Amino acid sequence: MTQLIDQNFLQEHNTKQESALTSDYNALAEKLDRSGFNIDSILAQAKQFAVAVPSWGVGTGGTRFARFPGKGEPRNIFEKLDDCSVIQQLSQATPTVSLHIPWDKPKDPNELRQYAEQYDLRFDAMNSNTFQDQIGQEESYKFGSLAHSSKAARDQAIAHNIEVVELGEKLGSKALTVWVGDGSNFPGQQHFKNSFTHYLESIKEIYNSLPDDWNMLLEHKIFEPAFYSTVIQDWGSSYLAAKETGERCLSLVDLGHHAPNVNIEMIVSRLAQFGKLGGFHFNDSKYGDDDLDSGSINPYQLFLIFNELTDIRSQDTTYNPFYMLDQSHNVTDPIESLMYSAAEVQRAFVKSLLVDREALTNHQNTNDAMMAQATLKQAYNLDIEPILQMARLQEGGAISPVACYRASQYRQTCDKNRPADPNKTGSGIV
Ligand SMILES: [Mn+2]
Repeated sequence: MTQLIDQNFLQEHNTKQESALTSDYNALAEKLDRSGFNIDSILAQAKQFAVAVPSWGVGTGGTRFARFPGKGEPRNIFEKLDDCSVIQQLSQATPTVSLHIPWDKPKDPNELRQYAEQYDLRFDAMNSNTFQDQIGQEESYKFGSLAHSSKAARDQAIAHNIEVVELGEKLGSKALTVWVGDGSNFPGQQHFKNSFTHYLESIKEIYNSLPDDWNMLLEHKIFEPAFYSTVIQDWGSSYLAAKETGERCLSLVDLGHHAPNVNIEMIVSRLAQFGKLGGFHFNDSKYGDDDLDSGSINPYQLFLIFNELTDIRSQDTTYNPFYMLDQSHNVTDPIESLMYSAAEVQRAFVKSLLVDREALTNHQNTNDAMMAQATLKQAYNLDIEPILQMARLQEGGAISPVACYRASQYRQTCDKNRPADPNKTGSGIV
C-alpha cells in the first residue's frame, strides 16, 4: 500500500507519546472496569468505526462572499485522493471517500478506482448534482431539477442521477445520495403539491434503475438556495418520499439542515423506528447550514445522536447507516479539520457505548428524570481520549494526527508540487 507520510517518521512521532498513552489507557481501563465496562471491547469497537470523507472537503470552502484558497490545494480528483489517504493514514477512521459528480467525474473510472486502491481507499455514497448548471446542458436548473415544472428539465436531472449510479457501480459504491435545491423564493411561485408530485415521480424513476444492492438516500434541507419553500425541506417530507419510493430508499440526516434547536436525536429515533434512517452528513452549526467542523459547537448533541444510534444497534446489531463528514473548511487546513472532525464523531460514538443502558431504562421506567439525565452525562463527561489514541496507534495511525501532520510538512510539500492555476482552483464547495 502506498503511504504518503513516511511510516518510520510516523512511528518516531508516536514513540515519544507511547508511555504516557499506556499509563492513561491503563488508568481509564481501571476506571471503566469499576463501572462494568471492558476497555478492550470498547477499543475493538472504536477501531471498527468509520466515517467517509467528502472529496470536496479537502479543498478550502468559502462563503457566498469570497473564498480564500489555502496553500497546496488539490487541483483534481487524484490529488484529492492523495489528501484523503493522508487523512486515513493518520486518523485511521476514514477508509472511504464520497464523490461528487460532476465535480469529480473521471475520464476513466477504472484508473480512478485503481488510484484509490493503491491507498486502500474505497468509495462511499455517490452524490449527484442538479443544483447548478453544467456547461453545455440543454435545460437550466434555475427553477428546479427533479421537481421542475418542465418535464424536459426533470428528465435531464433523472438522466444525470442514473449516470451517477452507473459510474458509482464501476467504482464500487453502494449508494446514491440525492439532495436537490428545488423550491421557491416567493409565496405563490410554486404549487406545493405539484412540485412534490413531480419530485416523487422523478426519484421513483431513478430508484427503478438502481442495482439491487444499492440504497438511495434522500437528503432534506430546511432552506437555501430557495428561501421561501423547499420541496424536501424536512424529515417528514423525506420520510414520505422514501416510503412512497421503495424499501431501499431511505432518509439521510444532515445535522446542519434543520432549524436551530430542533431535536435531531429524536428525528433519528423516529426515522429508525420505521426503518427509514439511511445515513448522516456530520457537521456542526450555530445559526443555519454553517457546515462547521463536527462537534465544534454542540458536542453534546452529537453524543445524543450516537446515544440513539447505539440504542438502535443494541436491538439490531446489523444496523449500519452511511456516515459522511459534510463540512466547509473556510479558515482551517481542510486535512486538519477532517482528521479532527473524524475523531470527534468517533469520540461521540465511543462515549455512547459507555452509557449504562440498563440503568437508563430503569430511570426512564420509574420517571427518575434526574438520574436519567445524569446517566447520560456520566458517559458524556468521561475523557475517552486514550481509547481514540490507542485505536489509532494499534491501527498504524498517529496518536496525535494534527501534530504529526504538521511535523510531516505534507502541506508545504504540496505547496511546492501543486502550483495553483490562477484561473481555475478545481476545488472548494458551494
Ligand atoms: Mn449534506
